[in-house]
Amino acid sequence: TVDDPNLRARYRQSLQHDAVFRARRAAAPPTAAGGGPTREVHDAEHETALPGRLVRSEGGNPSSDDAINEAYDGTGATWTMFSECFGRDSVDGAGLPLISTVHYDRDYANAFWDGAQMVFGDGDGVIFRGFTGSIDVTGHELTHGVTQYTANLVYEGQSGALNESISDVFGSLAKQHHLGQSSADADWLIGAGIFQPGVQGVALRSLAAPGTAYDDPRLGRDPQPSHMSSYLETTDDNGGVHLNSGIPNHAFYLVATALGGNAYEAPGQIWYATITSGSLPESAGFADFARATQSAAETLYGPTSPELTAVTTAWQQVGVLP
Ligand code: ASN
Ligand code: ZN
Repeated sequence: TVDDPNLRARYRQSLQHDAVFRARRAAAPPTAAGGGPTREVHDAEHETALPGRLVRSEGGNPSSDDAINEAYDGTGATWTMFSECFGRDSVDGAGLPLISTVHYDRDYANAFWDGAQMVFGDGDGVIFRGFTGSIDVTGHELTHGVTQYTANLVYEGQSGALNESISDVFGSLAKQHHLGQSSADADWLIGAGIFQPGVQGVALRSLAAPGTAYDDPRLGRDPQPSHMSSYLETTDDNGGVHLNSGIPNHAFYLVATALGGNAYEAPGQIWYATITSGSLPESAGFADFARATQSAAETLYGPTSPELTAVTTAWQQVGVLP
């Protein structure tokens, strides 16, 4: 969710479909019968060995530990959104068990998908609270798994910023779907409530207004651009994957608010069709992605549809299409 050099290296490695990943998949328990998720929550007990001690399985009783229940519920809400909105059964589309580890390390202020499972820290107690509390953060990380199995966008530069943006978009949709919110009602934030009291900020990122999520002396100001004119050329953060993601994030927000209704309907369908089309290059840039969303909108809703118009207008507004 937030930038961390060690995690970035790890995440890139995770995208290589390495032997460890294949072995873990092979060892994973079978899909639950009856059309639901298969969840497991483990406790790292403040160490870094994964997955840690199994503390809650699918259908098991709630724990007295909120982090365990939040991971269970957040992965469940994300599974339900992908199932009900897109007919997708889990991260791989084939019922992959959703494995989470909570209480990872000490003072660990992040969450991540390691290529095979979710990992959540408890926060540092100063700036960040625990990372299990926001459905959109959990949805963000699980969507990295969905992207890994679909468009597999290379985690660097524009394709990396698209990878990040897709996680923010479907993370926000998981929360909106869980709460039954329309585009007009949604907060369009990633990680609302993740900051400790006293931090000047509302969330990690905003799709409605990239660059406005926080402005705190200890964190600096939210650096996300919302238009190509402010595109950040940098070698940090794999070429600004968590920064320039503000541009496609804002395009999705503009499509959703132009069309109204629920963002997991037409806007989400267009974005989902784009990442699952099989024709988007893994190294796609913003303009490639924009044209692919136009194709998806035309296929789904027709060449004279308001959906296609909203998509074209949004990409023009953020400066990606002329
Ligand atoms: N939470 C971060 C993310 O999902 C972890 C990382 O891979 N940098 O982007
Ligand atoms: Zn991410």
